[in-house]
Amino acid sequence: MRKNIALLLYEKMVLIRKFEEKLYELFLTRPMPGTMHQYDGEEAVAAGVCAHLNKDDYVTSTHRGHGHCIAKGVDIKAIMAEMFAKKTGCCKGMGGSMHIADFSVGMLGANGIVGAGIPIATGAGWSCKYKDKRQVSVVFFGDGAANEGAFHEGINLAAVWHLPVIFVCENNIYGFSTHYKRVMLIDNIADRAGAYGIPGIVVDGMDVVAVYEAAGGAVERARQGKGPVLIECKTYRFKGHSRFEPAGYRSKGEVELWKKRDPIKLLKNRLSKEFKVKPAEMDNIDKEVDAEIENAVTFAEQSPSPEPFDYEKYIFA
Ligand SMILES: Cc1ncc(C[n+]2csc(CCOP(=O)(O)OP(=O)(O)O)c2C)c(N)n1
Ligand SMILES: [Mg+2]
Repeated sequence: MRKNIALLLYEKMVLIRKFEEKLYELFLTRPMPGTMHQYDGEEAVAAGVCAHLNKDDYVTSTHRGHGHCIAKGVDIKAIMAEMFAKKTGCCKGMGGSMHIADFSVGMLGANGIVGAGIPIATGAGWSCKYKDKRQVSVVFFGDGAANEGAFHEGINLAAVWHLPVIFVCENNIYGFSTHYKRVMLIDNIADRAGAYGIPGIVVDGMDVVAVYEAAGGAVERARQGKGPVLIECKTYRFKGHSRFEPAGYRSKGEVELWKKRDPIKLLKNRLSKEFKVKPAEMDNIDKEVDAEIENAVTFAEQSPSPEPFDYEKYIFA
């Protein structure tokens, strides 16, 4: 990995982490509509995968989607305004956290329906193949979603039609409060790839370099018309399932153990040891990110709310 790529990955992960920390603070200090599902701990997955994508590649996301949207290049001002339900939001303030989308950068949408992004990404993959412009389609989904019918249908169809789709399973061990081993008898979700005749890769989802390398191979393979790959990223969410959820089903020890492998900390160590990046250089990135987020909050606060009858324009036809 080159130093400039490692620094870009660092910046992206810090932006995702700090953006959600700011949102959390906003939820506590002012009336905010809706809720959110934090991606805290899983940043390496979105950052490592999306670093290989062009603007015209497609991504579909989940209910835990802020990281995917930021990594794919949705303007954080438009995401923040969407969280505030403002007219300048990427969905004109009518979608909120679980429906963030911006087709202009290939973000086809977060999704409140578990597994629902999978057939959408498969369809987008079909359009990539049809247009024959070396585009790819990526779907992020959870371990819970891997037990939905939509997963099996989508991945099988992508396999038999050799579609350029990269299936990225974020195995954060829990689907809400359910440990994945209670609902599947295999250790690795990637093993399911064999059932569809496609490659399956297990990767350390806390190590952004490992994710970046695995995704690079899969994306290039897809661009060459060689079909889909299933990548399982072993990861962990540091927070509860959603903002209010205390996650009492996990032991403190388990959380602490995973926090020792915080993806941002791991990359920071690597940046200083391998690439001799000075702490001040990393602090500068952090400060720039803080300023960008403050700017997004100001933009959202100062933006107008939708008109009462805007729903007639954008929601009902
Ligand atoms: C089809 C469907 N079933 C159930 C739910 C309720 N639900 C929302 S998130 C969630 C857990 C999903 O777990 P996973 O796919 O592992 O994603 P994670 O939350 O861990 O990122 C459930 C069951 C839903 N939104 N949609
Ligand atoms: Mg999960």
